[in-house]
Amino acid sequence: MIESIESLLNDQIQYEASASMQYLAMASWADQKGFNGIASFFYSQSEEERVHMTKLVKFVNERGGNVSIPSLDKPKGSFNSLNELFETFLESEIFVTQKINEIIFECLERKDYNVHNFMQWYVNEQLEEEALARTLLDKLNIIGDDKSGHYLFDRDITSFEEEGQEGE
Ligand code: OFO
Repeated sequence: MIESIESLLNDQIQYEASASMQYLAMASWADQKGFNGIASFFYSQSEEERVHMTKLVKFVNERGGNVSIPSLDKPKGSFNSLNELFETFLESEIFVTQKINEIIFECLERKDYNVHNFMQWYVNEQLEEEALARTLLDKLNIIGDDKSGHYLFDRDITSFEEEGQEGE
């Protein structure tokens, strides 16, 4: 495996793992605040990121590369508002998309079409997740500080999720 690409894939393992832990912290925060729908949304996002991480670990190993399982920084665990919670979600997804684009760039530079092909799954996944994060943040911006709006947002988050996916 080309060294620079192996190194970027290892970095990506760390980003996916960090996103998984960040979303777990967000789920736990929402759980404590009584937002059960939002908590369940982030518990499942956290699981998804773990799957993305593991998929990379397996791919690097299958290609005969070296995986180095990283240590992680402590995720942000407290938020002043639901808006801040979902801004953190969107920022995290934008960051991961940038990193995936860097891998794609390197694959094209180094003509590694195998890794390029493998990474297309991540490109599509990021499109969906960014669209979803934007949809949810738009809803929250409309709701503003309205408590009953937050109650309904928490209750209906699963249907917003479907709406976000239809919009792609
Ligand atoms: Fe791993 O899919 Fe988003 O970050």
